[in-house]
Amino acid sequence: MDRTTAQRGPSGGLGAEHPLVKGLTSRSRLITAYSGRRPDVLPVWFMRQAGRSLPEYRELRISTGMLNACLDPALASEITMQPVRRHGVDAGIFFSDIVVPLKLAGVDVDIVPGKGPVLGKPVRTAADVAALPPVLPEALAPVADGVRATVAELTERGDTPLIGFAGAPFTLAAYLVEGGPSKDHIRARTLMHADPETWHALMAWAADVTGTFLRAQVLAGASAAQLFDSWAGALSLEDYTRHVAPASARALSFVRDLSYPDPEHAADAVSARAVERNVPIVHFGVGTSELLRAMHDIGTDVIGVDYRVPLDEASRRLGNIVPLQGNIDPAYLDAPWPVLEAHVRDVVERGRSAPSHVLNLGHGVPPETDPTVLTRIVELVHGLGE
Ligand code: 1CP
Repeated sequence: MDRTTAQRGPSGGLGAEHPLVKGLTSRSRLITAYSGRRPDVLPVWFMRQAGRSLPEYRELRISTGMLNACLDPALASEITMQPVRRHGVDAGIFFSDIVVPLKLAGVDVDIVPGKGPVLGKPVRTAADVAALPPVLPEALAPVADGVRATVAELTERGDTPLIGFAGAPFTLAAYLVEGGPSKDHIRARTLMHADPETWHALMAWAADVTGTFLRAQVLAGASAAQLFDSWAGALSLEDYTRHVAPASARALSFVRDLSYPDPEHAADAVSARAVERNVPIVHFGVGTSELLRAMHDIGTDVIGVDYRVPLDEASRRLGNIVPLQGNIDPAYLDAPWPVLEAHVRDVVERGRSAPSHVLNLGHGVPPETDPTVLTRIVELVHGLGE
């Protein structure tokens, strides 16, 4: 049996205590909207809502390195909760990083302050790829423990779901091959064409590592999963479809089988079986206006849209049938409130073209953002109704 098959559970897959199975989060605004229905109030959360924009985060992190913070279940859980408490957002997103599963697999990677993920030794040859260690689900215990602690607190407070996330294989490969952050990811894109066999082996490894990470979060209680292919916008549609999309689909196969009883369709008398819904999967990339349909086609439920394409146009490109998430331009967060408010209202209006909409930013919260602005956006949006 290959590694992928061995790590999958039986169909259905979620334990009886999972908040979606227990009905604790399945009727929440977020899960309703991710399922393609419009809740009474528009849900809102912010990518990178946990982190440097919050003084309470900076205080907690003073003496702890980024990766150590991610691997300390109590600390990761507390940091995840900070923006939920402060802003009243409709979702928590687990505090971690896309390179955490690489670290847990034994790859020499660190997160350097002010820079981002940096590899001890870049992965560039067939031998480098062959030497990459597998990640065992047991190695993800600190992540699963952190998710469980967070979900316990969230469900005690109400129905706010936790979103689990992972980096898509291409975005991970961009760091692995380059050895750190880069502008155009040219070494990674060169490997794709110069040595497709090595490229595909690397993508398959990245898919399994990141898929295992995502699955661990959902099994431990996350109610939705977001795949970040942040740097896919560096690719042509042709390269994305041929050299990247199959690996992203492979990563998602680790969570695709997980489902829960649909609260809108209770068990019917004839079959005595409830209709099952899959755990919703969101797919997001930066500068991916030309890839939206291909990113949906790998089997995602919701498309996260960056700030470069208006939501009504994004919806049109997707046939007006796909729930959308996005896309306040982070550049407005520091603008005078009336300017920002008009922008938020415009995003909400354009989001009406989609079957349902979760308001978010078009990319992460910039570290210098005044957090009171984020709270004000949440209050505005919740006051609008749907
Ligand atoms: O010391 C610090 O505070 C480090 C800054 C930081 C933080 C807070 C990094 C380094 N990662 C994180 C957390 C993180 N990373 C989250 C937390 C949950 C939340 O949103 O609240 C998430 C979802 C990520 C995911 C992530 N990491 C992505 C995908 C999302 C995106 O922004 O596009 C990417 C590309 C990374 C890599 C990364 N990690 C850190 C940095 C600075 C970067 C980007 C580096 C680059 O520009 O290439």
